[in-house]
Amino acid sequence: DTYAKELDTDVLIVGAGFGGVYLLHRLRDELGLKCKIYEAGSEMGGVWHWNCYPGARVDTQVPIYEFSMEKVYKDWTWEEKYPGYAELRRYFQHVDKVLDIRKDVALDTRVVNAHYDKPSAKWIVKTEDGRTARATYLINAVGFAAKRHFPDWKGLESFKGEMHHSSFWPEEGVDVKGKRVAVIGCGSTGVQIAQETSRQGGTITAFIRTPNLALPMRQGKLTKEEQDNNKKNYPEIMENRMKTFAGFQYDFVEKNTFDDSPEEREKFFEEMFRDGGFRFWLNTYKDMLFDKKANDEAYNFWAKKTRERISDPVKRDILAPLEMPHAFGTKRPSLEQDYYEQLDKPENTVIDVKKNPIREFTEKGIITEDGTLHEFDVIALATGFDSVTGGMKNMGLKDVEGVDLSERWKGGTWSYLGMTCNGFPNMFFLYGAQGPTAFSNGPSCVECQGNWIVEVFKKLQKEDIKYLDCTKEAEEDWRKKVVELADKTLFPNTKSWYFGDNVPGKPRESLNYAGGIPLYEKECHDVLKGGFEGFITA
Ligand code: NA7
Repeated sequence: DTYAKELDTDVLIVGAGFGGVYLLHRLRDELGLKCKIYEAGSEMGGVWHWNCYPGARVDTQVPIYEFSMEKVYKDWTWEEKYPGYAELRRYFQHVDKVLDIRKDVALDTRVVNAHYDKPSAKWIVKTEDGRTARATYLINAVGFAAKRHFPDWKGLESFKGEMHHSSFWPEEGVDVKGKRVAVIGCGSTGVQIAQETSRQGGTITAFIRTPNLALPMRQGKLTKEEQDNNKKNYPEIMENRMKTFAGFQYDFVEKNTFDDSPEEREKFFEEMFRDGGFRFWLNTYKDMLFDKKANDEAYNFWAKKTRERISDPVKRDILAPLEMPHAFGTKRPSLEQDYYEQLDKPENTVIDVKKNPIREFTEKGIITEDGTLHEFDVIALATGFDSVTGGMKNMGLKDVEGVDLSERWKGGTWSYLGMTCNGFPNMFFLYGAQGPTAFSNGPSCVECQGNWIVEVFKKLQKEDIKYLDCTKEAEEDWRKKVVELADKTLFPNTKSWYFGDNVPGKPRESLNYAGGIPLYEKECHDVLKGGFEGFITA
């Protein structure tokens, strides 16, 4: 029984989002291992279970943002190019129906402690409500946004209206029509909340610290017919996404910004803007994220296109300043539909919190540094997450010496291949630190890493290996590689959650592998060719 007080299994997976579901399916149905998932949420779906705030929607087009297995996509039809959370939740139900996942998932089950017991060669995993699982292998698939971030504003608790973090929005929704709504933060989440809340007739005050250099989504409806016709191409589409840097349907083009004349460049940028999505970020000149001058061209084009859409000069200068706030694309751009038009409405307000920071919360609202009390009925905290590392640091994972991972990662993050940690034998993780995670499409990343983990399991079975632990040296080398790859780009010059800057006190470092999926995949598979290079086996 999945909910047993004492559970015995071959593999325990933590998290039932894309990563956990993929690995459960592959390890159970292909390798015949006994697998169980512990999931903290009350449903499967990972971020799509947690995120039901107004406008929550994926920024990657389908069929790129879905599983590659034919039996899953065969009978599934999407309604929109960029599906919203409700549709993504239905997708997970479909996945469950096809792959029969749910019977092996314990929902509402939060892991609070896990340690490797040497005598029994098992992971002993404890849940918040006192259950224990014993597993030969532990796999953390908790995603990169499992731990919410709340800035410690004075008086935060004293607000008497409705206040929710974006990933803890009430299931039944909040009626915002005619209400005064604060939206704090403008990452992907804040942009979506502000846009949708204003559409629903709420009056918005958007608190902006760093403007989001958002790109036009060009949302559209999809018909069953066009999807059915296209399905014969899916195997190729799915294969090709693994050959691109970010696991997408497109990649950087083989030319540099100044290879084109200004006219050609303008035309090229226009095309990408017109087609929408992340093309302007990930299908652009190959030097855009490496060369400051090249990046200036991209920013200036973006600013020109965006400023045209904002009539209010004050809002225009906050949302799309002439002076570049950071190199384009070195913070995650969001996709928007009419975000700028919505914020431009006279009833909506935009506050630049760099100039006028939040001083404190009161019963009625928020007081800014200039002394103004802004009164609200609803406050949306779109303030993000202790991204990438927060989830795994928060589940009581102990190494063989009994030291908690949060302690081990206090001064910085160490892993090997972004999937294993020294001192945590027979433990794997995916879509987390030092993998392609935040620089890639989620389903592509988890399939890339999941495939490698499956290969490892096959090799362990074949070679009758019972114990696998990466070495400290292998971790040092991997960390060096992660830093070096990032240092070649413009990313380190920008403050962002990619580098841990959003959480006060978090060490500043590159949290993601910036070499792209194909190179990453090669590096990981080379390790196996060499016979578990960088690991101690027994
Ligand atoms: P993000 O991208 O981390 O956005 C958080 C936002 O909150 C961002 O605009 C922050 O400004 C802002 N923030 C955070 N702390 C403060 C304080 N103290 N004062 C003012 N503003 C603050 O989280 P999301 O949920 O939007 O997106 C997470 C990822 O999920 C996203 O990238 C996608 O991959 C999906 P800042 O930019 O730090 O100046």
